[in-house]
Amino acid sequence: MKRLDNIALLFFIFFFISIAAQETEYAYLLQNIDARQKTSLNGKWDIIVDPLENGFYNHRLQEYDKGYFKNAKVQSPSDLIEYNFDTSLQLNVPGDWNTQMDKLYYYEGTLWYKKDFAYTPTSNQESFLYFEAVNYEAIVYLNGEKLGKHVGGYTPFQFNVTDKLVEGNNFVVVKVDNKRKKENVPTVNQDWWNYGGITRSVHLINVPKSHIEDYSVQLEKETTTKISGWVTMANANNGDPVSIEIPELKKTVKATVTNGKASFSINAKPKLWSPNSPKLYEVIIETSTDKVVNQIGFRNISTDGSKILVNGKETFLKGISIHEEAAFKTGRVVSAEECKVLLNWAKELGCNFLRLAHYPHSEAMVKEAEKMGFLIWSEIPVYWTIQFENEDTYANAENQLTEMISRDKNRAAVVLWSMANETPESEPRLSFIGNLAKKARQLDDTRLITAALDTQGKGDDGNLIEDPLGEVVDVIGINNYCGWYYGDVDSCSSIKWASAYNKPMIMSEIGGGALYGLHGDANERWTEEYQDALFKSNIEMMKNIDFMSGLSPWILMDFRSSRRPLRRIQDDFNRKGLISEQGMKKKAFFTLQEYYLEMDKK
Ligand code: GCB
Repeated sequence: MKRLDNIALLFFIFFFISIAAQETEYAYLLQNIDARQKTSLNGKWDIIVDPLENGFYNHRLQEYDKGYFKNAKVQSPSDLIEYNFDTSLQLNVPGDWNTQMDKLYYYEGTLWYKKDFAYTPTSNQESFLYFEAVNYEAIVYLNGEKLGKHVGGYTPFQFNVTDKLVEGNNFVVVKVDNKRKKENVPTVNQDWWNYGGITRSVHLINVPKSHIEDYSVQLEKETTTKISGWVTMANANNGDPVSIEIPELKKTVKATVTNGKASFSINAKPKLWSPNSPKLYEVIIETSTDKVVNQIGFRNISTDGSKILVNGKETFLKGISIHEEAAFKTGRVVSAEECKVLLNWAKELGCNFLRLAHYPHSEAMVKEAEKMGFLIWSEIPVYWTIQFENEDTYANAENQLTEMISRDKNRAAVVLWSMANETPESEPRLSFIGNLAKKARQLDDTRLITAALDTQGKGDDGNLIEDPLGEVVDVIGINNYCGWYYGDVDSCSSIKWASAYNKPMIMSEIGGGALYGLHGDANERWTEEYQDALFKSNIEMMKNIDFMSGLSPWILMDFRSSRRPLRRIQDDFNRKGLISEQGMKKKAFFTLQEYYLEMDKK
């Protein structure tokens, strides 16, 4: 009897897993959508705020087929329909809802978006509905029919809608839900604003029926003279030719498709991409039916003991951490121009490196940063104490990792994939992050794996890095708040560090809060003087760490966080920025700038 119970239970589990798998679509992503013919679905979308999820569940709390996604219209005066997108309020896409409407400032829940668009079918074409990011869970419907669901707020996803579009008017409805849940990635507590909505652009992309889906074009690991990669094709035949051309290098190779994939390698001596010379080459991938053009850089990243080598040359990463929040207006960044404001400040600071915290930033941010020569640390929101023992949580994290790598694998600027931030030591956490690292290496063996740790022991020499996760990563990130969360500011300069690992270490966070314009003694919290003294003392400490190979202090600009309520000081902002959200530079900005300038002179 007991055995039968177990079998029944297994069946049930299997059943639920297959339902969950059907529900969430994790398709491949079209590579480099900038090169594609597309119609923008940005602009005003009609919205309905739905805290009780009335548009999804009936009064018995069952998912029902008359939800708001039907976009129903009154046909005769006696009809009862209790919603109407056409007379509803509107929000801009891309954009978070919190900063667009006062009453949505703290809102966490379901909000429905609807957009009408016209479509003219073309023969031999396929069409994709492509979302650059929606925070957090998106259920997407086209013309009243469900396309699928996506979970995770910072990575792109797409649906093939070729057979679902109609000639003339179409409508897309998205149920967006940003309720925080324990099992999510990130989990319920995070030190940044949980901006909800269709936060990045939406496109309708048209490609030939037989089209290039995805490709990888990079220098092979540990070489600077061999570019290799692959191209995957949809609806292609075995034997179809694919050409990969780099005109400036006078190189063209022909490959052939086998089971949807063509692999190639090219012997070439490209001028290497580096922070001082962020050279990009035009790469043209062409088949008999399709053609895409991309700007791709070639560089090598490796480690040697505690050193980080870019193109074989020891490089110290002079960095800063950034949240993807726009200056002046605040709220989510929505354009390349807004990205450039942040990036220009990082340049002015003297950086050659950015930690894009704590989630994958937009493709625009990564591409703009690449053009400016920044090395990039890109991370997924495995943040603090997520559910390391929950398999669904793992699947979610792995999917976000896969989408991040899928989108940015051709970006020479990205040198570090970060698996996690400040996770507490435990066996389940070690295997969770260990599995993520394994997955990342399978997907991309050319880049380095890192994670930001905050657990240290006390060794004879001072702080001892011995977190077992150090074994898993190639580069160790350390978040350390001497002078803020522990220790007097003056004590920081004399702290010694040691590491159980012969690996590079990046001080991935140091910092303290200051309100721009607030002045006082160096021991008075929240003053610019306090923050400045803290930076000076921490810089002295870091000068003594011989295995340190970079830093990315916390943080470029003040950013919104619901953990920061202190009135007249924080007002919902984490004040550890070197620049205020209104673009005003605090004293510590110039201290860090001087440190980076001095380094350049050596
Ligand atoms: C940290 C976190 C970061 C926070 C920061 C802070 O260690 O990694 O997300 O914002 O500290 O300001 O406390």
